[in-house]
Amino acid sequence: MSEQLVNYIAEMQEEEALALAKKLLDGGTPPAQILDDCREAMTVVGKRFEEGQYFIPELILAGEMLKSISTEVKPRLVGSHDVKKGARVIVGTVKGDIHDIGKDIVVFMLDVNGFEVLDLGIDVAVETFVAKITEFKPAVVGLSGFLTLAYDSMKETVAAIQAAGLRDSVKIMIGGGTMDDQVRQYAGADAYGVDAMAAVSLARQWTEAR
Ligand code: B12
Repeated sequence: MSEQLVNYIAEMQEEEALALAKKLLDGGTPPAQILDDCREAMTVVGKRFEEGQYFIPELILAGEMLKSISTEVKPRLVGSHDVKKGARVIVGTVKGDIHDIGKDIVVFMLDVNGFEVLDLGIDVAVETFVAKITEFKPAVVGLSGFLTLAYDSMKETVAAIQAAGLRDSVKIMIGGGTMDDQVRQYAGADAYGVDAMAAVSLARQWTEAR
């Protein structure tokens, strides 16, 4: 772990953080390691927000820093894979929730690992999930959420997929900041994934078994 990168992000030193991330990548630090450092920094930022030390502008700046760093990291991840498009996956951040940094990483990792991914974006209405599943016919659906209110949105989304008669045609995984296996149970999803690699493993496991 690069403690300095974690500190730069946590201390809102945007230029320094981006410059160091580039330097580390150029120096051969694995791209996945940089993403781990970003996650560590976001945990610090989240804590400071909870403690009233940081406010929304800091969350926004942290989000922007992470996006810039991800933009640097992504092409280097691509270089290490040579894959054919495989099974289809739909991913979206559920209704009422606009966090997309984690989701974007999941979409990206699925993509570079050979899945054909349809990214529905943020604050995705239950009806949109149902309509897009009908149209795109994915084998796997990924629901992302960071807020407590997303628990209910996830449950409603799974229920709507069921009501539309599509539940047996898809495996549903959930993930994101405050999600865990209890939320998975509550929502009626098939699995919870802790990070983007877990999303890839789950999708692989489900589609290879078909
Ligand atoms: C950045 C940020 C923001 C940014 C988001 C920018 C963006 N474009 O996404 C902005 C400023 C917009 C924001 C807004 C808000 N935020 Co905010 N935010 C954060 C913060 C600091 C980081 C989140 C993040 O991006 N982490 C980085 C990612 C990469 O980390 P990650 O979770 O490890 O990602 C992995 C996994 O989640 C997983 N994953 C993600 N999706 C999926 C899906 C599947 C299927 C799978 C398998 C895996 C998976 O894979 C990812 C990659 O490995 C968190 C604090 C925290 N520590 O999480 C608060 C946090 C999530 N926010 C919070 C809050 C309260 C809000 C606001 C309500 C604030 C307000 N009062 O307005 C609003 C909500 C707006 C809304 N309607 O959604 C709270 C949520 C509390 C709760 N329990 O509900 C948190 C936890 C902060 C806190 N400690 O209080 N926020």
